[in-house]
Amino acid sequence: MTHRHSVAPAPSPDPSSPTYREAYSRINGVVVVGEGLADRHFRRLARAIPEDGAELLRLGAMEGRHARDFIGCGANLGVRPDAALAKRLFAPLHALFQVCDRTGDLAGCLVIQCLIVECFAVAAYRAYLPVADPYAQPITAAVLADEAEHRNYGEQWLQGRFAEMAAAVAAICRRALPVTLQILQAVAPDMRAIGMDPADLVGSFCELFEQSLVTIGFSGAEARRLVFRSVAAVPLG
Ligand code: PL3
Ligand code: FE2
Ligand code: FE2
Repeated sequence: MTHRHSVAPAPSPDPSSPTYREAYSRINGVVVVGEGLADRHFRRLARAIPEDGAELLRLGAMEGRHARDFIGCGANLGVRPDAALAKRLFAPLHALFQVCDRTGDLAGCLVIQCLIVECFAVAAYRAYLPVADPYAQPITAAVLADEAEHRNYGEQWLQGRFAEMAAAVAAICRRALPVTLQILQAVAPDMRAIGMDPADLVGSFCELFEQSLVTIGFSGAEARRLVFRSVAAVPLG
């Protein structure tokens, strides 16, 4: 076999190597804990927005299934999620959600779950698809479609109330974006070990999140400014 006519592809990571498995355990932990938190957040939202209660409970149930599906992807490789690390990484973002919930800051709750967490999920699962093993690939593709629906719910809700919510949205972006990017920063070396490019993921996260901000009513310039400030503060190393 000759490589004369093509650029040699990056060596594809070996899922049976200890390095891959340890990295996968930490990333799988972030995914499984993130899905579990999303489940809890949607159940909180169902109580806070009773007129959409049934729909929000349905979205929460989808998250519970995502968590189980991704546990299955790890089990298929003989890997268990590192949940302890992931809980520590998500704690600041979850605490912010709880403060918003307790203080009646519904816009804050929706931005954290439906815009930030869901854009994070969409960017991450899109970036994972091309390097996913054959068992995880179709599962990840199915989950991706669900996450788009979750993002859409939050966009619609905020779009309909933009004038009274804009200040609260901007305020929670400044607080929640840096702690979200810190989660990513913490697992950046592990992402590289399983064949993903963390810088790529940050790039598509920013793009998706800016699009969401524009969809709900910000100008492109305002959206870019809100995102840029937070991203510049968290280098990937
Ligand atoms: C929302 O429904 C769930 C939020 C989960 C957030 C996941 C973030 C994942 C960061 C790195 C992921 C790489 C994907 C690997 C998949 C096993
Ligand atoms: Fe999910
Ligand atoms: Fe979701």
